[in-house]
Amino acid sequence: MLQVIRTDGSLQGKNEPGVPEEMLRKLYRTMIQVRTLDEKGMLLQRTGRIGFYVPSGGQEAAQVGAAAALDAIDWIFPTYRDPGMALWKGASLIEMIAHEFGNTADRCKGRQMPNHYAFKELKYVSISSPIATQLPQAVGTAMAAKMCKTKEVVLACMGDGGTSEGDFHVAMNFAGVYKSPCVFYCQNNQYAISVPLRGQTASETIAIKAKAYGFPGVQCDGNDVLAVYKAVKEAVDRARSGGGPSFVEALTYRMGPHSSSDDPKRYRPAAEEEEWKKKDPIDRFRKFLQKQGIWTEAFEKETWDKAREAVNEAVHEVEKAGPPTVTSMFEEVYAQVPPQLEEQRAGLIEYLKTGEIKDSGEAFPL
Ligand SMILES: Cc1ncc(C[n+]2csc(CCOP(=O)(O)OP(=O)(O)O)c2C)c(N)n1
Repeated sequence: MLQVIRTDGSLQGKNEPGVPEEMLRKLYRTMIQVRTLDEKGMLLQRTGRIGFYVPSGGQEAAQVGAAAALDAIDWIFPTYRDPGMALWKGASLIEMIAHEFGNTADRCKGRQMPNHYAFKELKYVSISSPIATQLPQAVGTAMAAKMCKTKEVVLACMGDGGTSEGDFHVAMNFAGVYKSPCVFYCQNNQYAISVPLRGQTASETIAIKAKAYGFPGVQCDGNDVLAVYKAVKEAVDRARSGGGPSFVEALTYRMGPHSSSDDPKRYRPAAEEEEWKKKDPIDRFRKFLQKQGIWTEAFEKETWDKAREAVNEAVHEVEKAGPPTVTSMFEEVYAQVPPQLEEQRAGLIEYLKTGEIKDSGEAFPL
């Protein structure tokens, strides 16, 4: 397993990828933004202000390190547990939180599941809820990039559970045969909801699966942001220079529940959670920055304060927007609304006049 930073923050061997100081600070700041967004997301759900949330605590390094290895022209086909990739690419916090609320400020107007962000301008593709369906789409995009000679690289994201889907095989096989400029990226957080890794695969590692498809696979320490960066960067450089696909497995741990609807106490031991708390990716990177003489108390305080302030302000802003109207379901789907939908819209408008239900202003029934 590739590791750059040991759990005590010291450097492991000569693997250090030579990341400039300002970028090290940005990596740390973004990881803290993800943790802050996460804490707020769960709180908003628990207090009934949003309907659903998918936390990604423990996987901040795995998300941010991978996104940092991409260029602006590259594509991300993310999963619902990758908000750090959007934040690294420059997504607006207000837009992300608006999406959690699914109100009129949300780009998707509440039509997507929460945590299924989409940022067209950042090439952060709308998230597929059916597990692994994004993988063949990612390979298709990579093939288009290859045919059009654009030099774009595609990051195809999945969890360990995603590797059991047929779409994983289809995508890996096609990319291997046609040398698509695609980096397959698996965050192995060791659970697919309640199914542990050993119930998922008999393979020694997830990364080893790449061998059968004819391209390199590497396992890295997913709680070590520089190891993730290094592994993904090498894969991205290979893809961009015509070397074809690679598979990177980031070994990590989902510190929280699968989603706000899940209780992990029912299927995994508390001692295991405690063990992984000691490997917290943010703590490890802080220790590294301290050892490098980059970290100060003032930087730490400012980073957390700014992150919390930004999230709180964004929530405040987003809550001003009301819920989408019922009739908005007919909008922005067809350029020309088909006659049968026109008829249904007219029928709905008539029905709304009876007052039995309101067209807007109703809180989502939680
Ligand atoms: C095709 C399909 N089957 C089942 C589900 C239900 N489901 C949602 S998330 C999930 C677990 C996925 O686990 P993994 O790929 O390891 O990602 P993680 O949630 O751990 O990040 C499942 C089974 C789904 N969304 N799609």
